Amino acid sequence: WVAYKLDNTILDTGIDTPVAPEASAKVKPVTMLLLGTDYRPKTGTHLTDVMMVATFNPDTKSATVVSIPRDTRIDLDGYKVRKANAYYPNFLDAEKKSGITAPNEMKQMFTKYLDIPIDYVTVINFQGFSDVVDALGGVDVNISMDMCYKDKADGTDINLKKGPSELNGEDALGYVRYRHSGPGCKPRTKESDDFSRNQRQNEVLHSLIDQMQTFSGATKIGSVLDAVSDNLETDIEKAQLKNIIATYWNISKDNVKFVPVTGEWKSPYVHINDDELDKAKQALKDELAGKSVQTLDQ
Ligand code: JXD
Ligand code: MG
Repeated sequence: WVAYKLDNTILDTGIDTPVAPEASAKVKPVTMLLLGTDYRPKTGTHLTDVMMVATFNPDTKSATVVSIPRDTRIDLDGYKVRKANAYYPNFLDAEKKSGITAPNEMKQMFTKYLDIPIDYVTVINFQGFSDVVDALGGVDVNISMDMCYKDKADGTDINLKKGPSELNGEDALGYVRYRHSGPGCKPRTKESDDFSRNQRQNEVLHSLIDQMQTFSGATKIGSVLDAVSDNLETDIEKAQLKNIIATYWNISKDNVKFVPVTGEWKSPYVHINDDELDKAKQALKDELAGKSVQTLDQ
């Protein structure tokens, strides 16, 4: 991991390129690819089981977020057909042989897939996500059913009870990972529903945004990023990260819109619903054009 090292307010390292005033996120819409990998030391995997593309607009102070299901069949010119989550490990392997960087390749791939320029990419792993949630003091969710999943091989032990709950980082990670009831759990269910899992991830993101408002100011967000520094990789310039934080740290969760993308599961792929994908692409573009949200508080 090449990561930002942050202290409470100052970004110590990272990409120190200046950002022109007209390119500042304070005045210019930005697009970010957010990748959550399934890396843990015991498996060594780097599948991007969470893939979100978010567009932010400073004029409306709003954002639009699209989650790409992990099993999405991607078939693009110049790329091997793969599940969406399987490109990153392959790009990581290629990194060693050529001058490419895997996060950058993911950016280019999704730029092509969604027909939208992507400015930045942020990669976070299990530990990083869990640390963010703990640094924010936990996350409130409404759990729709009992959730149980155990995997001795990698130490996964998800055990969550139905109902409203405040989750710490570890349990929040279980909540965003859960997709079917596994061995050692009763009753066992076989279906692996990544679509409702994407919804839970959106719910958690919404709730974390709410949680950020309880922090006393943008500077404290620096302490949250500090907590994840070893487990987060991003190509956002330091100056721009400050602009992003200054502009969006208190974004209203009502102004963060999630656009669903689902599809049909035909093993081993999810074949994406083209109508939904088109709507999602349009929603991302509308956000960039400032056409997304009419804010209530102007
Ligand atoms: C075993 C076998 C086998 C393996 C296949 C899994 C099962 C098999 C057998 C029996 C290993 C497999 C299921 C990963 C799931 C995820 C990824 C989550 C990752 C994250 C969380 C991201 C969450 C978000 C994203 C938004 C991020 C934030 C953080 C704040 C953001 C910041 C960014 C801003 C920063 C700047 C601007 C600078 C700060 C809000 C909401 C990182 C979803 C099975 C499960 C759970 N094992 N797993 O076991 O494997 O199982 O059990 O015998 O060995 O192959 O069948 O299926 O795997 O679906 O999920 O486990 O977890 O990899 O792939 O069901 P899976 P898994
Ligand atoms: Mg996985």
